[in-house]
Order: sequence, then structure tokens, then C-alpha cells
Amino acid sequence: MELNIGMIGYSFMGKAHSNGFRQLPAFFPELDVKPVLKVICGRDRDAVQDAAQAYGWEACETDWEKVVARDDIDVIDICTPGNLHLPMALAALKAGKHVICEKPLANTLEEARELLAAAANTSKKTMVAFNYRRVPAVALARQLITEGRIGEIYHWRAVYLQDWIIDPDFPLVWRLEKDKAGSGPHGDLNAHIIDLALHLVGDIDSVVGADTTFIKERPMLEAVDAGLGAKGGKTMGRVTVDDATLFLARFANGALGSFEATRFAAGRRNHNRFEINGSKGSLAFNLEKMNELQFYSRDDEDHIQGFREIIVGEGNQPFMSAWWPPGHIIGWEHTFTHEFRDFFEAIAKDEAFSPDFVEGTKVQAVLEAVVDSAKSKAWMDVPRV
Ligand code: SOE
Repeated sequence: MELNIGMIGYSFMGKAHSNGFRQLPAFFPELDVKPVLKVICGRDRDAVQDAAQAYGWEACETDWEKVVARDDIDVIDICTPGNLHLPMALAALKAGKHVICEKPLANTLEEARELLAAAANTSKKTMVAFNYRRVPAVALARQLITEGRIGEIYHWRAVYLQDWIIDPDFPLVWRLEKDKAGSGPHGDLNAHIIDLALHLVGDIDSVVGADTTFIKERPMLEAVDAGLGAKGGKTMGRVTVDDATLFLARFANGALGSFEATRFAAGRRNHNRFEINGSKGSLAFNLEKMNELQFYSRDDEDHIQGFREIIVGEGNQPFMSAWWPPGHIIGWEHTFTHEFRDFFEAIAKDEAFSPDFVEGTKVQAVLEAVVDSAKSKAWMDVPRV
């Protein structure tokens, strides 16, 4: 079966998704779906043309509504800033397409609920691109939890740390503008670790958080591009999102969790790490060593107890039989191929896919409760989805 893809957006995520699609037929030939890279869309004609050529798309387009309106497109893949997710995903669902949407699903809970209602009205599949669920080591962590190997979960402890805007002269890119991005590292990075927490631990009942914006003004992007420098008064613009957001959470199953997302952790480029402590053992994962999973088991005999480092590269571990011989490690880009593999299989077999717009909305509910809590300086219940 062929599935024709129309992708909107062509920069970082567009490149990652294109590569993810392209690897599928070669590495997962048993999957009876071949994605066809039909059309890629972006506003800048020259740039989108270059992207189409570089990433292997048949055609390019500058008007996303035309892509959504095409009868020959089966799947719309949205890789744009968050403010465009709502109109694009709504239109795609209305046009009867399956929808892949980059994270977070929307910029507000209200928008996410609108998308959820639209998704509930179709038989088409939806996906929110929380790719870290499909790092093989994370999938193995989930398997070990399901097998009961760490017992009842007491603690979730996660950080997602970056440092790419620590320089005050770094320009005011769209990710620092609330009307486009919705929030800063909260929606960009906490969204990932919230999704992992919901996936690995369970639903979150209530949260208490704090956020801050360390650098409140930055040089406008045009000014920097034009070489005007960072400090020229009228060339400065206001940062309207958080620079860091931290929160505590109470899970429905009684576990207690902590979350931290920042773009000001000097030296931490993409440090997505969690640890889970249970009654029978612990698990720890760090994306920067993504082929490894740390596992401590209280069932081990006393004299050999200690964290063991599982190199997740064996053919009997999640996703790994598709790639290389044992120990031949894989990388960040493989997570996209994995999520598309599972999504297309769900389409082909008409089975449920996770995370879909329901789970994307659940993440949004946690994000919003944290923002409300930071404002009110009080614990907030997470709205039910
Ligand atoms: C930028 O902060 C970013 O690219 C995120 O948007 C991605 O979701 C994350 O995987 C890596 O960092």
C-alpha cells in the first residue's frame, strides 16, 4: 500500500521527518506501507524548492491550503510553528486526511480540545510527534515497567536542558514569541518529558510550578541579519515566553514527579534525562547516551547489586532487529523512522496509534495547569481530557 504524504514546513523538523520517511521501506520492508514523498510546502519558494530537491520530494508548493485540498494526498504532516497547528490540522481532518502534527499539539488547551473534537469526528488516524517514546532504550524501559520489574513507581525525575539562547545577543527567533510558539522551553521541552511521564508512569493529577524569563529583550532577527548588532535600542524586541519552567507533579497512582526545562543550562545541548524509582528497582535514561538504559534491580543478589548498563542494540530489543548487528548503535534520527513505522502500521491495520490527539491534549492540559500554577503560585488540578 502506498501512502502519499504532503508535508508543511521544511526546516529542522521537515528535514528530520523527510529522512524518517525515506528510511522506512529499506529498513522495515515487512511493513506493507510505502510512504511517497509527494509534496513539501513552505512560504519561501526558493527555499522550499531547495528542500524538495535535497530531501527527495516530488514537488513543492507555497500555499498549504492547496496541499490539503489535493485528492491524491493521504497524510498531512505538520512541521510548522505551533500557532499554525490548529488551522492546518483542522483543515486536514476536514479534508479526510490522516494527520501527523509536531509537538506540542497546539498553543493552548482550548485549541487542543478543538483538534481533539475534530479528530473524534473522523475515522482517520492522528499522531503527535513525541519521538522520544520510540528511542529503543525508552521503549525497553516501558517494557520493563509493564513486566513489573521496578514494581510500584514512587518517583519520576526528569530534566530537559538546552543552552542555545544563553547568549543575550541571540536574536528574537519565533520560538521566543508567544503568539507563534505558545511558550518557551515549557511547550518545547517539558512537553516531551510530560509525554514520557504519561507514557511510563501514568496520568498526572496536579502540579505546582515556577517559570521565569531571564533575558527579557533581544535583538530583532532582521537587525542581526542586517549586521546592525544586538544593542541598537530600536532594534530590540520583547521576549514573550519563558526561558525556564520547573514543576512538581502528583500522579494518579501516587507517584511524585519533578520536571525541569530550560534553555539556560550552559554546556547542556540536548540533555533529556529521566530516572524512575520503584519498589523493586530503578530505571535511568539520558538521550545523550541514547543507546543505553540504566537498570537497578532489588531482585539481584545482595553482593552484585548495582545499576547495570544495558546497551540497547540486540535484535530482541524494541526496533533494533531492523537496523545493524548487535552493538552497532543508532542515532536520534532513527526515532522518527520508528514513529512513522508504527503510525503507518496503525493506518494499514486500522488499529489505534499512540500518542494521538487524545494524548497530545493530555500533555497540553498538564502544560496549561503548570502555567496557571506559576501565575497563581498554588497547586493546580490538571483538567481531565
Ligand atoms: C529545540 O529546542 C528542539 O529541536 C525541540 O523543538 C525538539 O522537539 C527537541 O527534540 C530537540 O530540541
